[in-house]
Amino acid sequence: MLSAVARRRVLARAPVWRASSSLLRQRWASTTVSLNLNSVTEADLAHFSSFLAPSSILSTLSPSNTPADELTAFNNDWMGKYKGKSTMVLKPRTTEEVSRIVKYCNEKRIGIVPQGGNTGLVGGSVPVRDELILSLSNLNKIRSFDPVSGILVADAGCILQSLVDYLAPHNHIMPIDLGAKGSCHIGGNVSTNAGGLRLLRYGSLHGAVLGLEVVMPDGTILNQLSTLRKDNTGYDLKQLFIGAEGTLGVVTGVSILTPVMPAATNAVVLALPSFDQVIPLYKIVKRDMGEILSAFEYMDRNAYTLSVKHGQGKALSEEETEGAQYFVLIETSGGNKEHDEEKLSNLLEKVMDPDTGLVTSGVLAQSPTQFESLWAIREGIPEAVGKAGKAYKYDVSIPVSKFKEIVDKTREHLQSKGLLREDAVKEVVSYGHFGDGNIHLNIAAAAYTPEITAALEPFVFELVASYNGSVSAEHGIGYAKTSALGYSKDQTSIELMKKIKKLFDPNGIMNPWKVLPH
Ligand code: FAD
Ligand code: 2HG
Ligand code: ZN
Repeated sequence: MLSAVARRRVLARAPVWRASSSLLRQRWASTTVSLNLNSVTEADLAHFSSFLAPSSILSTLSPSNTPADELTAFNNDWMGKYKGKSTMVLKPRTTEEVSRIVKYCNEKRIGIVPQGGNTGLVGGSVPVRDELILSLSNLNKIRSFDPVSGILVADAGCILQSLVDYLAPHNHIMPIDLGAKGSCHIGGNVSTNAGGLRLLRYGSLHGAVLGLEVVMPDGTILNQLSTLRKDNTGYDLKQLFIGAEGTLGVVTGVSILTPVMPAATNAVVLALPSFDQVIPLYKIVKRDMGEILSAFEYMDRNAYTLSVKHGQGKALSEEETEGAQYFVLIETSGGNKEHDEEKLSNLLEKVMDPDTGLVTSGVLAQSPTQFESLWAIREGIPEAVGKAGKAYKYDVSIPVSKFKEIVDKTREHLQSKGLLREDAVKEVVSYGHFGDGNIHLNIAAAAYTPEITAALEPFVFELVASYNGSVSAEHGIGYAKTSALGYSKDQTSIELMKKIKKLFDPNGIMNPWKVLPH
């Protein structure tokens, strides 16, 4: 039963989508609406060549004549769903070079797509048409690290894993961790306000990021690279760029607070007979693990099976998974090995007691290799889904009590449309950051088709709105979800966002057609 408010919200928003075929056409038309942006020309290439090293320019235009396939990886997103047609990728080496590029593009009305590791999952990191791609990959130096405060200042193009590796000998860790850490950039993480696997413990980037250096759309360098924990002098401008997905400026430097490396970490995967046990288990874990809990990740049986089938981590034994419908991965990170292990073993004893019926079995990592292997099962799900088919991804925040319902309803809906078959929808799986109320509903299909899209959207968005949830918990809006923004933000908020965009980027050059409905 919907609450009155939720029902009003669904009714107010439904007309945007209801007359599906004609409105979908309208939506498509609106996404390609002209923004009076210009394509990059050979004259522009000549200008960029006057101050950038030849190795910083990839262009199919003359005289560079880079083979088109060398631009493919920049034009296509990680899922193979969104494809741009850019003729130019620039890889500046300094903030000043970024500034000169952006200033020039603003004068010439050339659209820019800032690109980090290109691991984004909402089509935000690739061009819609032929916008210039501004890759931050050559801006990859660590600027400073203070081992006393734990404050790290780094170029935006530093790969997350490289920062983890840099900090390890200093006994610190990054406050963010995600499966894409080997490719994603810290600037991309900030620009998407990525959540990840340990948000439960270390909080969001809105808290951890202390300062940013940003090249504004007119080329001005905004230096907000503070290394202060506390600074209440006026509006906190940096917050606007965290999660702006490159629509307000180019992040070139990040100052971030890093936690001390925990002395002891443990991971355990628990198998649960049904969804009914997940919430009671979470309550006990939260209470009993207290300050040492660093992750409570969740996957349904289908997600687990798909992951191990595609070689992500080592499968648990048949005995360990028998009768299990859900799995949770619990991680602890604390300062005292014995104390943490004792806490965890008391917990396991309690939840595995046959009288409680909470958990059918569990696997506790006994070595660093096993620790990695358990995590690989969970972290490997997105890749496994990609191997199973073309992925439709819904990254939503909803009450945890609805985690099963949303999957069941989506599956039933697809079934009622006759789409649950090998040549249409092959898999419906769910997993995610249970402790953050963030579930990932992934649908692997034989192909991306208008029929499957129309079956899923707005269906899933309406369900999320009926739960008063968010249609984007952590991946952002990008290009994929602009029309869905209204399911989670009211018109007043969207209008204010549009005004902010206009103020920062009056010519609309920064990541056009992304985030805001147009
Ligand atoms: P890109 O994909 O290159 O860009 C993402 C967006 O940010 C684009 O809109 C782009 O224009 C903008 N952008 C990038 N760099 C800059 C910059 N310097 N200045 C301004 N704008 C910029 N996300 C999560 O939140 N949690 C997860 O657990 C998680 N796990 C993932 C696991 C896998 C296997 C994969 C493939 C993705 C995962 N993601 C996750 C999504 C993705 O990795 C994150 O959104 C990540 O933060 C993107 O970083 P990136 O450097 O790849 O950015
Ligand atoms: C994760 O938690 C990522 O693994 C990716 O956020 C989720 O691919 C997805 O839908
Ligand atoms: Zn996630």
